[in-house]
Amino acid sequence: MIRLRDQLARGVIMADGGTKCMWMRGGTSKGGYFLADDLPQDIAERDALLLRVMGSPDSRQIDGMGGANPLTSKVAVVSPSDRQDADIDYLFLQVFVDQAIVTDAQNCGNILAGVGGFAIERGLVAATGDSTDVRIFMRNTGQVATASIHTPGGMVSYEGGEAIDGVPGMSAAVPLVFDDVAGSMCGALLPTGHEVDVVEGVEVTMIDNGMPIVVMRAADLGITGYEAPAGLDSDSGLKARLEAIRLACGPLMNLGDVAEKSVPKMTMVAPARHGGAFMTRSFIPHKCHDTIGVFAAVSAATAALLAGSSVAALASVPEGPRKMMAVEHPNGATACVLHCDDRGRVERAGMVRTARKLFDGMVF
Ligand code: NQM
Repeated sequence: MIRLRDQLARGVIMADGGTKCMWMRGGTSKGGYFLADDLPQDIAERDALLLRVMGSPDSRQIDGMGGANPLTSKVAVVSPSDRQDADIDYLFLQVFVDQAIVTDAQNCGNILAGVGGFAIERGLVAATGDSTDVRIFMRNTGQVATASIHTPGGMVSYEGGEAIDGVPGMSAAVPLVFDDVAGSMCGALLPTGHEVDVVEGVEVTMIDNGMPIVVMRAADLGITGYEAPAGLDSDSGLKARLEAIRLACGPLMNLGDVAEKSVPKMTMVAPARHGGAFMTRSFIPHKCHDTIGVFAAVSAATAALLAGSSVAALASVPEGPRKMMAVEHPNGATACVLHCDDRGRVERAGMVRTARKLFDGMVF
């Protein structure tokens, strides 16, 4: 996390020359995709540039590309990988909307969905027939994902017949596979060693299977879990309570002081309404998500498999080692597949996303 209010206020840092950038929708998020070499190597300079590109800090982001929502104020930084198990490296950066903060303290599986296509388009990875598997080292968490990119005739195509809830229309499917993403930022699937703890008087499951999240029953927070996000966003009492729980959970999850971090996410759960596994309302962490994040959904679904967790008793969990779980959210559901080993531990997860190139050029 870098604080640059002073430099910005003094106008020291400008992006006059323009920076090469592709704007993409990745899953249900949107942001700027950059080659690492096209950005300043100095982190303070890089972050000042990204704040300016997005138009932050400003709740409207009127002077930048950001969409006045954390889900549309995101950045992927991509470079070739020198690892044996990866083709490219991906660093995710969250640019706060109304604070001068750029943080690498979380990953993002939605923006990840655009990274493979971007890397092929920029020549970092060669297409291999009609579908190209791109192995992506996720620098935020030190883990690897594989994305399968639609490359008919050796060219990236975003067109296809796949629809995901939360995005109108259809695009090419981007299947994502994650091998063993437990403890991505907390060092363990259950950082406290418990399936459930009581924090600020509320039963919570602190879990990290790709994303640190705190799972709570919506009813315990005085809501149903079926409210519209806008209504929850205007509930200052609920938000204050969630933030008190979040600040207390941060150190317990080995995340330290999370006051200026975008993790953990706060996921409230209720029984499913549409035949899925369970319903969610997820704060990321100060605004209610219109859907739910990719790794957040995997983490919440994983919590539902733990008998003692805050969600298990209200979740519907399929039998067998390969579990297809539809995690319901305000705009439908995010389906993930969890593969369990013979001890019931999730060893692999998969999800289908889509992505689309929106713009390629110079950003100022
Ligand atoms: O959990 C939003 C998103 C995300 C993160 C957020 C995500 C994930 O929907 O993997 O995708 O939690 O800030 O883009």
